[in-house]
Amino acid sequence: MLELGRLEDLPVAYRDALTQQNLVPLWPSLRSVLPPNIPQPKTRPVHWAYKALRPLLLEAGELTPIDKAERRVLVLANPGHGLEKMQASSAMYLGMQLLMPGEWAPAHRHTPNALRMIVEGDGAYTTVNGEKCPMSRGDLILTPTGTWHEHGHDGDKPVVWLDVLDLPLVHYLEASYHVDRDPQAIQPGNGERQYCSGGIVPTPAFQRSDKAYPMMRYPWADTKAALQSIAADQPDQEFVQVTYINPETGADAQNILGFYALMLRPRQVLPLPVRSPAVVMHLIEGAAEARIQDETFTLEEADTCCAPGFSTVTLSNRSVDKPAFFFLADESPLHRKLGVYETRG
Ligand code: 1HN
Repeated sequence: MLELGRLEDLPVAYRDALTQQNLVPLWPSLRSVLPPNIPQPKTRPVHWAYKALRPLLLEAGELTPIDKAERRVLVLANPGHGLEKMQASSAMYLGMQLLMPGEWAPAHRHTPNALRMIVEGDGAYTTVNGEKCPMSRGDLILTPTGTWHEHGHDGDKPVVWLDVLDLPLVHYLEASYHVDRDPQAIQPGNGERQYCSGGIVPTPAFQRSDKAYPMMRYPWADTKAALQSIAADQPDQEFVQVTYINPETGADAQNILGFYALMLRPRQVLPLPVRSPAVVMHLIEGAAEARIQDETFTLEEADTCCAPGFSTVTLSNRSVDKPAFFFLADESPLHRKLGVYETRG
């Protein structure tokens, strides 16, 4: 490979003259924007232990009232990007959000797509475009780009959820903004009941929908049952995994990030394919281990970790008699749409 000239090789007066004209020589920086053979991600393998973050999140509940926070969130930031960037990866933002009994996080909409994976507590809900979506452990609630959403809590214990947004990408595109509004009127009916189970729909009420986002809530009980039935039906199948999709089109549930639930059988060790998009793994149930490049993280329930694109990832179930259930989020819809999706193997 050619050894390219460095910035310091150029006379200072020449460099200053370039700067004056808003000009930059490419060759000193060419290798850093186009490294040989494989990207050099800033995203690092990181593990956020729920046991460590939970007390800090609850302390935020005492330190900062909801009306001083709007959204009371501790961001799971990847030090590879700099903590102040609030990024888990190049396109993914992660945060743990706390809502205390009786609190309300006001209605707004914004351009980044968001998703909630409920971590603990009962009795809270997100209202998305007028649909009240109850929150329980493992439920997934979409608030796609432009949808009105607000959170309320009628229960008696703290509720915590994991927010996953494509905020870093949308912000990078200089397309990120939000709009506030008054509380929404709640409309009757729950979208997920319209798509009550694969292959059947309620009649005569069911109507095909041409909404971009026809289903907002994916109850964990249904997802877990689907994984267990796949595992029972296909005892030799390595990947016991489902993708959260738009039930009308079969496409990914959102445009930029992809969402999946994965079951590891007792003692299973599962190497993931090496792929270009970064991936986030959140352990919903069980005891697991994630080996990412040369780092090994012991995962307990509600722990979250992230792996850069092009990294080797192996997930293991530490239990000899119970399955482990993961929620995964990745950047593959984005990579596929942009034509940069790759597997290496
Ligand atoms: C947001 O709207 C929520 O609605 C949570 O709960 C986290 C992080 C950045 C920008 C908007 C929410 C967010 C957010």
